[in-house]
Amino acid sequence: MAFDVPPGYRALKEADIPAYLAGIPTVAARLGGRAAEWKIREVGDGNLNFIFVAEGPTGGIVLKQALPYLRLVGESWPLPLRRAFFEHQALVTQARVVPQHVPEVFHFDDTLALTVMAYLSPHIILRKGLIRGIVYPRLADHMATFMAETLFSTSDLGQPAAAKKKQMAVFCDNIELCRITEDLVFTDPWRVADGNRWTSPQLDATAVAVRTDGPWKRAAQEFKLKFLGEAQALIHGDLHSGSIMVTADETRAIDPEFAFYGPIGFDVGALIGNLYLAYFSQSGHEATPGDRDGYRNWILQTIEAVWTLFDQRFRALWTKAHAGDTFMPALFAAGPEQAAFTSAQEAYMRRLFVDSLGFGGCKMTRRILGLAHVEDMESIADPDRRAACETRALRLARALMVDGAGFTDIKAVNDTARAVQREPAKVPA
Ligand code: SR1
Ligand code: MG
Repeated sequence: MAFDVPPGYRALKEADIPAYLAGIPTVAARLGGRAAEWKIREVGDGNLNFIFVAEGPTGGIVLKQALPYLRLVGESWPLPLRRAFFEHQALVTQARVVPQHVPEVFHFDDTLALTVMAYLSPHIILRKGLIRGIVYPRLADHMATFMAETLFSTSDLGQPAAAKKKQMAVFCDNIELCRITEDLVFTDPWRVADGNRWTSPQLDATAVAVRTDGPWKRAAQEFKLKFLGEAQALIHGDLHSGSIMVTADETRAIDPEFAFYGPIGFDVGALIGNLYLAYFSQSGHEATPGDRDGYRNWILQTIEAVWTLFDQRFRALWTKAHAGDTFMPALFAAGPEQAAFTSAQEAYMRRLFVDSLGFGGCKMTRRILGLAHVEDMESIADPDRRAACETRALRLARALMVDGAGFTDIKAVNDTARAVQREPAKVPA
């Protein structure tokens, strides 16, 4: 089905960009000089949109425009332009609580489905840094803050019910992008589907085994039910390591076009699952075995810190006076009532933990057996080595999805990841 393109929409070419930007005084001032001097280049390597960078004598900007179809596949896969609206709404909402962790937005054009925002330089995409083996000392701290603040403030703990319902009404129309996740993350890896692909022939038998693994398939459907039914908070919706831009000192989450009111664990799990993908891919990037041992450890420390700090900060926000209509700390008197409050928090955070592991496992599986893969694995040229990395990642993914409730804490998950990494990754013949 094709989606409506509003009158006035046109896909901009590089040559159109200077004149367009010159019409936005704040942006023109930021770039400086004359439009004819601005250097424009298209840099998009994502699956969905066009991304242009414009640089002038005094500054740079990014212009992101949605196309009425999926860039990864082409015009045969129509996609609504309205995703640009949801992305803009999400960026504005996130900026209210963590302006330091999102790109600043300068301009939004609903008709052209485009957003003009800060050009993040010298930032790079986190996934690329993880492939190169770069340590980001502040990543866990920053991402824990980003997630705790954005997810808490948009939940029923952090905002009044009426405000949440109004926002939900806006975001619940992001139907088609949610549908991509519903199919690609929770269903397609467990069925024969157009576009599914894997390292072949090395993982042919694995793909069949996954499709016929009842408990694993059941877990995927249970997480899909949560994704469809649990409107806990405004989630980023696609918080993988390709949606995070980093330097040693700064971290910013980009691309929230999949945003909607969904389960909090989907965001936390996306980040953790992608960090585990990076972890298992490291042996494919080593020049000699063991080269990346230190880096592997840093990834696991980062995963532990992400969960631990997220958990602490989310609880801290909950415990201080907050705007939500539920579990106001003042409702609970000292003594036994406090104990009831604390135990409710404990149960809530435990559910979030198990959800995050399960969603993380879904995200790992889809990146190995589904349509859209990750550069961490794809850049491993030798298919035997790649398949060995992917096999280990799938083993952890299954454990996270099927046995997530059995992990006492994040250290126990990391212990399992280390054990899986030590196992010979024999690929079924
Ligand atoms: C069909 S689009 C493939 C993927 O790219 C995005 O980053 C989302 O993760 C989506 O599932
Ligand atoms: Mg994206």
